[in-house]
Amino acid sequence: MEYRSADRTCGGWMRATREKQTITYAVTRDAKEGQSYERCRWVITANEQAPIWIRITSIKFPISNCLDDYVEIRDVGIVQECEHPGCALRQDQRKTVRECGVKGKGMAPFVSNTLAVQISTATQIVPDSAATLNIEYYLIDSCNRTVDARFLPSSRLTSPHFPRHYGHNHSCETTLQVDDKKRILLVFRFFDIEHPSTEYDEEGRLKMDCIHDYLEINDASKKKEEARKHCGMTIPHPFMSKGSIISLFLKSDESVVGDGYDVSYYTADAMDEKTLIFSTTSELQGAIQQPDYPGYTTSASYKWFIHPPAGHKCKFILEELDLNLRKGPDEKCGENEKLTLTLTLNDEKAESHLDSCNLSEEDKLPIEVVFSGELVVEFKSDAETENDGRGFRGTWTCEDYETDVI
Ligand SMILES: [Ca+2]
Ligand SMILES: [Ca+2]
Repeated sequence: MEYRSADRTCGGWMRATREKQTITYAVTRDAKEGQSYERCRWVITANEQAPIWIRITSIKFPISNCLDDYVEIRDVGIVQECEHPGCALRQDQRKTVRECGVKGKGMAPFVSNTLAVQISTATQIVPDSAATLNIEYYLIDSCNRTVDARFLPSSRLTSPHFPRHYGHNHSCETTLQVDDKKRILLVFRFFDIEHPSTEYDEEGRLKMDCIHDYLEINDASKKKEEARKHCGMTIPHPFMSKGSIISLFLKSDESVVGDGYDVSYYTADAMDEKTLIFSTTSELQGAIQQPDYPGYTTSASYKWFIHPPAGHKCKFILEELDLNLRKGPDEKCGENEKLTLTLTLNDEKAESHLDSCNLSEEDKLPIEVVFSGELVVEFKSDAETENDGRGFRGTWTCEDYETDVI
């Protein structure tokens, strides 16, 4: 990382890159003959999908009063424009901080929640006292990152630059951590990593190895050798952590790339592995599937909540439903193995029970459910195993009402 210094400025329009850049501001009475007050405004935008890291390295404003003399850093980007997992989900998550007086190094950095930030200053110009301000900024690495899921318990992770290609020669590690007593479920919505190499072994069996590019999922509480590498275009099965820290490691070589991955993550208490209530997600797209797919344990109960931001219309698509299977034409259906979709419609709860036994001709898959309030997806299995199937899979996408109208 190199430093590039800028001349003293009072405002401007800048683009943040991976290279660290600085803003230097200074004003003295001599420089501003006859002027007693100065206001400046800088706007920094990201040149790619990644939040902006900003730190005030020093501030020396003559009046220690954050009302009249201050520097303010504020998120001004449009929330929907940022696809990076570090960005805000709602308008009210845009951040603002204000500093004033005299402070040196050690101030906490500001990491933006959108792709644009505005820095404003207001300072009095007093005799014999120079107002100075130094700021450094750069784009955070979208490749290696730690997501503290305590603050965003259920959300979404994507490969760098998704939905565009990930790059060549990447070694990207995304670490996800939750509270000790919680567990993380990963459900892939999309997967496209360079296909595996195929060869036949001595006994003529086809071997497929992810030797070019791969995604490796590591559970910090398990041995590294247990980690599995995924590649190709087959969507990996869901992954349920044993511990509270997992990492997704994406490795790519020097040629051929795919579109990457899009994975939903959900956090749940790990009191009882058969009963999991996942934290609400507000993502505009995602996937839901039971943790042990294909298959499930007896007497399990799993619950997910999708709560889109206000002003969005969403569509949930049930792509697979394979449970509570009838053993013969005269066999009675079980009552305790089912998928329930509950949606809030004009403050009234509408409920729909679904299982393989009760699907009518019109109910053929995929089944679509449109919602704008909250959708609750609940899966329950019974104590029998003879009626077990593969389970279920659903995905959802949301659109802005406004976009829809225009
Ligand atoms: Ca490759
Ligand atoms: Ca069963």
